[in-house]
Amino acid sequence: MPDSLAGLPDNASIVVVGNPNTGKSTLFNNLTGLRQKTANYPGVTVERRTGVFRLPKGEVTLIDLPGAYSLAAHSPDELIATDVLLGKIDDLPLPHAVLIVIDAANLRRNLFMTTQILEIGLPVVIALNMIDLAEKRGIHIDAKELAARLKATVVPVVAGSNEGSAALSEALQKAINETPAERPPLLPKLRAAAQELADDLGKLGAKPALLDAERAIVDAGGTAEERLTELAGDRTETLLGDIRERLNPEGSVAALEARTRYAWIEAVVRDVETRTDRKRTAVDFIDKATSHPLIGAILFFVIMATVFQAVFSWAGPIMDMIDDTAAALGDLVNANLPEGAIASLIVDGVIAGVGSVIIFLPQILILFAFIIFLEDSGYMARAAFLMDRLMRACGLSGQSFIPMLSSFACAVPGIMATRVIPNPRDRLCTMLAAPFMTCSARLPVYALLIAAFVPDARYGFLNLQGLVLFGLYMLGIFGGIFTALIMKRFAFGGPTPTFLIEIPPYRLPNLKSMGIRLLDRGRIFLYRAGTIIFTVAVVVWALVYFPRPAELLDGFDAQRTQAVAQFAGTELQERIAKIDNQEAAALLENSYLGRAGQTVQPVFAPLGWDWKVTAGVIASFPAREVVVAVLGTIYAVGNDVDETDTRLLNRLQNATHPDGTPVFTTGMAIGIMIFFAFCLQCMATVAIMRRETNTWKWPISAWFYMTGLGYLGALLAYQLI
Ligand SMILES: Nc1nc2c(ncn2[C@@H]2O[C@H](COP(=O)(O)OP(=O)(O)OP(=O)(O)O)[C@@H](O)[C@H]2O)c(=O)[nH]1
Ligand SMILES: [Mg+2]
Repeated sequence: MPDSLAGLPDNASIVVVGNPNTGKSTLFNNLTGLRQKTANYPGVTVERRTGVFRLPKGEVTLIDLPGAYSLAAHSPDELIATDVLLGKIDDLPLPHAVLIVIDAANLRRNLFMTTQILEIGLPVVIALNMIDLAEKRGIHIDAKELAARLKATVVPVVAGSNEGSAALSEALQKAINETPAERPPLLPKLRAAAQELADDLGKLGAKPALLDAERAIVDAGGTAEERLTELAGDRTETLLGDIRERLNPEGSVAALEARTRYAWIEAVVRDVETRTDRKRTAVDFIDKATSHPLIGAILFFVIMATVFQAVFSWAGPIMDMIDDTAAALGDLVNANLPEGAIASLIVDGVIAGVGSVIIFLPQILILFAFIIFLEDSGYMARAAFLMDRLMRACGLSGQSFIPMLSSFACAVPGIMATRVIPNPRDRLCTMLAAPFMTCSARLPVYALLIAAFVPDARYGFLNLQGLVLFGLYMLGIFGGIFTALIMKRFAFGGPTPTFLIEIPPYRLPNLKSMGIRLLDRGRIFLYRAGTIIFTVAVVVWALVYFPRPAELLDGFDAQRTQAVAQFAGTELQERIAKIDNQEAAALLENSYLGRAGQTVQPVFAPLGWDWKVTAGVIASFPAREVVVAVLGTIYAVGNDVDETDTRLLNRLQNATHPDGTPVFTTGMAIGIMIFFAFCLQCMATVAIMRRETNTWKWPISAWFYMTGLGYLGALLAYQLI
């Protein structure tokens, strides 16, 4: 039986590698049916992900990796790709095959790392991706000729569709079972020097792998060199110094490598690529306009303002529907269960608490549909470019933009995305700035307060509510930038990194990928509502429902008996309703949460908060949206019985202090929004900051700093407005 028809080794694994933004995750998703995040800018994937991929003769583990430009890794995310390929990750054996994804429209640059990987000697299959886009731009690649030159199988594919996937899986099956082709290194002198270095160090009892020695020679000050020094001690430096001097006396070995590889690549590209001139298209015009410093900035504001308009204008009807369903559900429970603790738990705790959060799902989906579209089309990378100058003025580079952008969904992946930043100090600065970006958990809080306290006024196509929401997003951005600025100024100076962000071409977003990501956002939101928010709502319900002292209840019962004896008809009904109200209010004041809230309330009194808001904010330290659920439950339990409007926002509008003045004045409501814009009410962010910085120092400082800033902002708003 020929080798290629044999089965698969046990636990076979294939890694997907390539330059950033070449469609690796899109291909991975297509082959495994999983849902890795994809978007049109470099540095989306920062951690490895595994999935199962069916080859003709069995299953393999497919591993999606962060993109890298070269095996000379400089940032933590790039390092993963190199480490996996060199077998340096403990729980991951050397892969059985490597799937290199290259962008057909960017052949030259993509081939650089490809030639490096080919020299490792592992079985390789190359997916020539984005052929649809390349053809549209008049770029044609002769895949056969390319395969012959690289001595590897090249399969043209379109990652988002099934084009090429069958051929790909066959090629991979074959590659695993066959011995890879012999490929002489492009830099034979380097290879020989690496061999010599490995032998020399071997004599010292610390023989490194050949490729490790090679990378150490090329990348001065890099991780491979560090590893070698650790292994073999000081002697390494002298040996390395001698070899580098010998290989390229005029400059660095890295420069020599680049020169040699690009010379070879240039010759290959000349033979395999044909470019036909194409007409300038509308996309070129859009590209020019959106990248222009002034017009681009104006467009940025117009686009963002439109997005926030849509969040308020389009979501209304669906939100009403959810609200009506919740109210009907509550009525159903009340009609079928005897009055008492169980009915109250379901109606006031679960339906009112969790329901008041779920109602914001339509707004979240609308916002993210826009954000995902802008990311996938390539617009966001241009926004990054526009922001670059602003960021640079603050001592951050454009690199920080991508983590910040991720933080608009959630700071957790945002903080993880800081791994694209090579300099540890810049990385830390960005990590501290990221939680200021408005995450999706803040949206329900903002949306509730805006709907309740910002008039629905229109100025042309602009609506005031949308503008306020946009303003809050900008406030978050400025909070983050301000933080980075003072960190740079006072904590760690150092030069501003010079970094050029790679601007991806505009691409028509893949509807399937977009849909998957949007569903994912919805799923995450509902999952939180069903877990953490549900739990907190039930606990908070118990704390506002109990205790129910008999003497208090008896007192109101006596009043009711008296009323029945004295009055009749509508007069009686009114009296009873009033007594019921007073009873609910008295029980609420006397509840565990009521008492605790009143104890802590003096701390927040300068911000204009009553004990209910105070209790809600304190309960929301694990997760921000909880405040909405808590207020929902508090107002449902302590609600006036004759209140027909069940919407939480109406209840907030009518809330009063004991002296009858309204609780939610404009200044106070703005203050709460500012508080939520700045405060670090998120356990998950604190935990991920601890994990990524490896110390408690930064998450704890960030918590105090952000909470302090939030308090100060709310205080100023309440006192000044
Ligand atoms: N037109 C077209 N677009 C594609 C193709 N493959 C991927 N894309 C788009 O290219 C963008 C980048 O795709 P990703 O899968 O996130 O790229 P990646 O290589 O995983 O990127 P990093 O994780 O940042 O290294 C997305 O917007 C995809 O929708 C393709 O074959 N044709
Ligand atoms: Mg990816």
